[in-house]
Parts: sequence; C-alpha cells; structure tokens
Amino acid sequence: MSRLILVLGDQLSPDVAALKSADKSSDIIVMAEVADEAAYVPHHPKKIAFLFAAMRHFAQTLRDDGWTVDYTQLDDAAPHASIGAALLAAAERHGTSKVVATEPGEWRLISHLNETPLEVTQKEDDRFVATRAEFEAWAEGRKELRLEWFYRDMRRKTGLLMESDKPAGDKWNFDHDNRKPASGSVDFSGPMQFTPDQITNEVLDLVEARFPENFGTLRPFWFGVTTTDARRALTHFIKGGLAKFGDYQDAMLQDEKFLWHSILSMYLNAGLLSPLEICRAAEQAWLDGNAPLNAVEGFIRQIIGWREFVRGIYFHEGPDYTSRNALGHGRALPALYWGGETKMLCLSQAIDQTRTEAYAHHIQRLMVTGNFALLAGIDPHEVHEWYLAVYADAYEWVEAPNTIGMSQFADGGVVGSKPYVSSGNYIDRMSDYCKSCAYSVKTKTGEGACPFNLLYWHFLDRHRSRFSDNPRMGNMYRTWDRMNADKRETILSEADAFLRDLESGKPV
Ligand code: FAD
Ligand code: DLZ
Ligand code: SF4
Repeated sequence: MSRLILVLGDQLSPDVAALKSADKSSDIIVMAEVADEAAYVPHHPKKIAFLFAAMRHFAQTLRDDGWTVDYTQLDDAAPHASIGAALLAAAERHGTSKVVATEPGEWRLISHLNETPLEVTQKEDDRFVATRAEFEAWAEGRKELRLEWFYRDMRRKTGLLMESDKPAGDKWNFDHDNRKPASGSVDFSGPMQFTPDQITNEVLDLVEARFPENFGTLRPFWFGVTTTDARRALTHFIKGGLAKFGDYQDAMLQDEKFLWHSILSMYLNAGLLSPLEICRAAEQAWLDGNAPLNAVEGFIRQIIGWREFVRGIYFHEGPDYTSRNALGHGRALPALYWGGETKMLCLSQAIDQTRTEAYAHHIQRLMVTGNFALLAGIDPHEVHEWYLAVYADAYEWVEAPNTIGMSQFADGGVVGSKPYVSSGNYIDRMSDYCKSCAYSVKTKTGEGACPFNLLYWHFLDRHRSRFSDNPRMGNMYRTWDRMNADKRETILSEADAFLRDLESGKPV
C-alpha cells in the first residue's frame, strides 16, 4: 500500500527523515499551503511568501526527480484549512491511511498530527547536530543547563575547530576579542539578493491579496527560495561578512540593517541549508586563512551551540513553555511594536527594519526590543507571539526559548542565569543611535531622560526579592542602594509616569 509522506514548510531538505524513508515508486509526497499554518500568528508577509515560494520550488524539484507530489496551494479551488485536513483529503484521493511525517518543530503541530484519524508515524527530525535523546541525557541530573558545557560537547561531536581533543587556538571561546562597537563604514554589502522568478511572483500576488493587513512590507522581495540560492547566499557571506562577524556581532548602526551578519537563519530553519554545511564552510575559511579564529569560532558557536541548545530546551521543557510568566508581567504589547510612533530611535530602527525586511539581528532582538519589553513588564506571551510573527526565521522551537527564556526571563532562569536588562548605556556603547535620538542617554531623570534609564531601575526595584541575591546582579543593587532616596523616588515616579503614557497609547 502506498503511504503519504508529509513535508512541512520548514522541512524542505531532500534528506529530511520522512523523505529518506520513502519509496519513490509507490509513496506520495503531501505538501500543503493551509490557512491554519498561515494564520496561527499574523506572520510577516515576506515570511509567508518565502515559505510558500520555497515550498513550491521544492515540490517542483521533487517532481523533476521522479516523485509523485500531491501539492495544495492556498489559492486552489478547494484549499485545506489545516495540515490534518490536507492529509485526510490526500488519504481519500490515494486510497491509503498510512502517513509518514518528520516530527514538526512545534508541540501544537505534533499534537495535531497525533489527533489525525490516520496511521501517522512521526520520525525524529535528524537535521540537527544533537538528537533530542542526546540533549536529554546531557541535561539529566544537571542543576543548571548552561550553553558553554553543551557547546563543548557539540564541538567534540562534530570535530569542528578541534585539534585532536583540544579546541583550536587552545580556547573554546574567543568572545574576549569580540563584540566591539562598530566604527566607520560597513564594508560588507549585506545579504545576497535574488530576483523573483515566475513561481515566486505568483506567490507574491497571492500573499498580497490574502494577507493585506499583516504587519510588514512584502515588496521588494529579495529572499532566495531554493537550496541553490541559499548556497550562493552562504558563499557570499563567507567571502564578505564572516571575517568581521566576531568583532561586530553585537554592534548596531543607524540604517545599517545587516552589518556583518549572515542572514542565513531563514534558509537554515526552512531546511534549505544544513547546520553542518554552514559550519564546515566557515571552518574552511579559517583553514584557508580567509577569516580569523575569533570570528569563525563565534559564528560556529551560534549554530552548533545556541541553535542546538535552544532546541534542546524547547523539547526538554514541554508544551507549557510558551505560557510561562515567572516575573508576572502583564502589560499589553504597545502599539509601537506594530509600527506605532515612538521617539526612541533604537526601537524605531529595529522595528522599521523588522517591518521592511522581516529581519533584525540578535542584539536588536535581545537588547532593544526584548530589553524594552522586559523592562516595561510586557506580557511575555504577547512578546513571544510578536517575535513568532514578525521574523522570517521564526518557528516556535527556536523562537520561544530565545524570547520566553533568554529575552524575557519568563522561564525563571532555565535559559539564562540572569535577565538581559540594561539601561541606555549599553545601547549607547554598542550603537550610534543615541546621538540622534530625541531622548538623551546621558540624562537620568527629568526632561528628555532616556526611558531605558528610568525603566532599568524600575525593573530592578520591582523584582528585588527575586534578583538581589543573584551574585551576577549584586553590583547593580549596590549602585541602586547607594543613590540618595530622593533620586530613587524621582526615578521610580518618572518610570511610572512613562509606563502610564505607554499604556494610554500616547506616543513615547
Ligand atoms: P547570525 O548573526 O549571522 O548568526 C548565525 C546563525 O547562528 C544564525 O543564522 C542562526 O541560525 C544562529 N543563531 C545565532 N544566535 C542564535 C540563537 N540565539 N538561537 C538560535 N540560533 C542562533 N533565531 C531564529 O533562527 N529564529 C527565531 O525565531 C529567533 N527568535 C529570536 C528571538 C529573540 C527574542 C532573540 C533574542 C533571538 C532570536 N533568535 C532567533 C536568534 C537570533 O537573533 C537569530 O538567529 C539571528 O538574528 C538570525 O540572523 P542571522 O542569520 O543574520 O544570524
Ligand atoms: C510557517 C508556516 C506557514 C506560514 N505556512 C505553512 C503552510 O501553509 N504549510 C506548511 O506545511 N507549513 C507552513 N509553515 C510552517 C509550519 O508552521 C511549521 O512546520 C511548524 O510551525 C513547525 O515548525
Ligand atoms: Fe534608545 Fe535611549 Fe539611546 Fe534613545 S537615548 S536611542 S531611547 S537608548
């Protein structure tokens, strides 16, 4: 009996587990653009267009390779509401009840497949360096799950930047040499841009017609949509961006959206590239003398370290992870996240480029939009849904641990040992935003004081009982306690006033 082989929108790899186990002569591949997946959050139009265009190109490649593909487009006469509905319809059409899937990267969809009245086998997604079982074994019995130890195991497992059993350069981590503020001009031209072909143009018209209200600009659309495109984008980054990736990975500059970042996460997460092929290309650049070790190690750590680590955490922590709220934050996400007016230049820069490109780099996500949401006490679930919607690389397995865990500390310290909060000083040090901002980063209270300066102390004060004993935060509390009482009072009341304005929808 033939079987249905399900390939989801972020499973576009020829060696994805379900496809590997399929028989070209008898099995039928099922792919479907469905309303439920397109709408569980209001995805950025570029994200939807990227996935649909990449799915249609992938389906074409499979057909060219001799597979039978049952593909439903969202603009077909009878589209399906959900993946389950698409499978049921295909089961009827092809006279089978057996389905082989690769386990989705989201608890919601794993349950959805289990609830389908068909015989569904979910195979482990083995496009990662660590299996889920390996992560569980590593996590077992540890009091704290910290990236550094996990990362070292991944270096040993892959042999990346290893000289027999020692790390290249005798150090596991070169961050000491990294993270400089950017100065001068950016000498990397940014991500490779692609011209949409006919298939992609049809998708763009569809997305324009069906998702007119979603936050984000669809055109110009420059993303690659095939593995060939993604590999060209990889080579382009390795040649032009990688060498300075380490130095400037935390830097932010006005109107420079991409700096020396790779802009590969959307390709990697959709399956157009594999983590190891990216890392091997970076390692080769170092071996060839084209990029320094601090850059290559820093880059590889993001992929075999952070990316694998957060995936492990997502599955380890279970389906309730996205509803955690350890700090009890409940303020609604302000309109400025959806493009509403703000005088805070750091936020308007990060959010404007999110709107136009469905992209912001890590420090913009963590230390600008994330930091502000945390300081302002925004409901972490709303923050999570925002990140899941607006970035082209966002799927719950990777987005939730970064947002709920790393950025909002809503998991109570599973991902990070302390919250990522900072006053305006950090943003000023790492960017050139503050010098052109309507607020003054040097002003701590009163007219024009940078809101991050006020909210930072407000956060520490309102969470004193949780954080004052944290050894990594003691200095902050000592500084706060040394301030005279009147000044503390002024800061707290000005922060309260700011939060009231934010809540009332007044532009801040
Ligand atoms: P580069 O800076 O060039 O880094 C190289 C690669 O390393 C990335 O392509 C990515 O695959 C990987 N990487 C780097 N940092 C992380 C990380 N913390 N977790 C996982 N992978 C990482 N990344 C996503 O892929 N999807 C998300 O939905 C996502 N949501 C985030 C939400 C928040 C609040 C924060 C703070 C971070 C989030 N990240 C997410 C991590 C990171 O910001 C992006 O991976 C990165 O900005 C992608 O851009 P890039 O390809 O230019 O990455
Ligand atoms: C994100 C997304 C979107 C927008 N649309 C589809 C779709 O129509 N069909 C599909 O198979 N997958 C889509 N996806 C990706 C899924 O949401 C993704 O597979 C899950 O979130 C698990 O990571
Ligand atoms: Fe952001 Fe404050 Fe700097 Fe303005 S002054 S850019 S609000 S950190």
